[in-house]
Amino acid sequence: MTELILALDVLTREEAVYIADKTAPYLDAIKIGYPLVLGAGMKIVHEIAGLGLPLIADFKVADIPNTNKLITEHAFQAGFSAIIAQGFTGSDSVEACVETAHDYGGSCYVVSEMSHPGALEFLSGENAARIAKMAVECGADGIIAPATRPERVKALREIIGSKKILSPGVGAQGGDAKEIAPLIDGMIVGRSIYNAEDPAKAAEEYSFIRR
Ligand code: O7E
Repeated sequence: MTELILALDVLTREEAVYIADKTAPYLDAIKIGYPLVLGAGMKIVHEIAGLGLPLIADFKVADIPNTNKLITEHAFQAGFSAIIAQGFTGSDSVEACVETAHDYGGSCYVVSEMSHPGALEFLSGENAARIAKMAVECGADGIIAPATRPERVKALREIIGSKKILSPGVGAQGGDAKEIAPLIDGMIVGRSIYNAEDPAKAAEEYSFIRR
């Protein structure tokens, strides 16, 4: 079974509440990041949390350890149950997020390789493999790996074993849900659900990955 995670990258409280409410029956978690928090304020987190789904904070935390700790504390106090950190900042910064997340009883995922074409310039190949290995050594709960490159997901799986892989890039970015779902633990989908005429139907169409 692969979890379906909605990337709720809409810009207003009204859109966010409407889409989250309609799609919730087909989701395992909701990912909230800068587009929505900057648009609607952190109070939106508390409101969406009312649906009862786990909320993942996608702030791709990428700073010195102390700042990472402060950001992570803020996220968990706001109602998130997981946080995403960048891995390229190094093990001390990643450890700050992992330890703080675990102190709050939550999870931390580390971006190893990104899904867009520009990721191939710095955030892929050997660097991504090193980040994945470091994420395991730091006690992270899993990594983020690209649904746009299934062969890379397979390679990163060899490194991280049974830790979780959450994978964005299906739909709007060209990744194939059927191909990627068996390789990962959670599929992150944004535009092809929230921009659909009927977001609930679009989310339901991805339900096959959850069986
Ligand atoms: O392309 P979409 O609309 O389906 O949205 C994908 C979401 O995943 C969006 O929020 C984007 O910021 C995020 N994402 C990627 O697309 N690629 C990555 O490599 C990493 C992420 C991401 O979410 O990282 C943390 C999970």
